[in-house]
Amino acid sequence: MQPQVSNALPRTDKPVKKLAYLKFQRHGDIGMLTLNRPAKRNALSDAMVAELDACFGALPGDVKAVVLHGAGKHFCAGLDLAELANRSAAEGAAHSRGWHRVFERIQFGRVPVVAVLHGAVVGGGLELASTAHLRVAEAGTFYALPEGQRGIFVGGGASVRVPRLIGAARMADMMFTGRVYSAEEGQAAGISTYLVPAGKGLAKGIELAERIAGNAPATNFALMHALPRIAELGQDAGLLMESLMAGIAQSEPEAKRRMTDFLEKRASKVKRRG
Ligand code: 1HE
Repeated sequence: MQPQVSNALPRTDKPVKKLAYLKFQRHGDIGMLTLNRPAKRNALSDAMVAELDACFGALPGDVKAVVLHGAGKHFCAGLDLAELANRSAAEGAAHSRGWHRVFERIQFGRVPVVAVLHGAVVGGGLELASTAHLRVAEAGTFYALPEGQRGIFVGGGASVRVPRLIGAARMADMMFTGRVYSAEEGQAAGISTYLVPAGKGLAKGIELAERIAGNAPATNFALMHALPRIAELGQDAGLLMESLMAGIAQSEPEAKRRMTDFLEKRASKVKRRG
């Protein structure tokens, strides 16, 4: 019999009764999820990752979008280095696969996630942020992948998700040299798509989440589940999948209602900014 590989995170689907490292609050249709371990800079322990799993696995049915942010001075300091014990290669791989499973649950879950970033967004913190569907950064945010300097490699999905945001060359630079990106550089490179003054991130995140929550469900589904897959496909298969998704979305009563509202002058026009 093969020996059991320990250190893999157990799967949890039960609603969490009491959260130790996260805080979940409602803001109307929006679920506000706070990484709540500020004394350790929201470093991701196994217990905290298990709570993320449980929270995203049991979101209340009427939550339409989630805002994810961090308590204290930083969004997240990455993997809890105190737990990086003497794992074997197999245990290390199983642990990484556990993070992958939980982070996939966030990326390909039921509702869009807006990450609001401030302070350090480093290592596993950047991996977590890159699972979100939108990133809002406050001035003063900084990004790094210190795994390179700690003698390890990323294990929470960064090598798949971060190159899709900023390109493999920039990610390799961050890891080879310990380069730290500022909020402005992160915005220019594509980590965040909104850059706001310090202290204004949550308000912006909630505003965006509310807008997303007001979309037709089929549109949000297509953006979360079809678009990232289509973007990975060749042109032929991609265009076909786009047509199928377009057909499904158009046939929804909600889409028909929105078209009629526009044609009968009840819907807003697209307005020039400023
Ligand atoms: C931690 C961690 C952590 C802080 N694991 N305990 N991540 C890193 O290599 C980043 C390491 N952390 C830092 O560089 C800094 O802590 C920060 C820039 C994030 C914040 O600095 P600062 O001055 O605000 O806080 P601090 O004084 O450094 O830390 C406060 C406490 O948090 C302190 O503990 P204390 O008991 O002495 O008060 C720190 O030890 C603790 N702390 N960060 C454990 N990460 C799936 S693979 C993913 C791989 C990775 O993520 S590797 C990258 C890990």
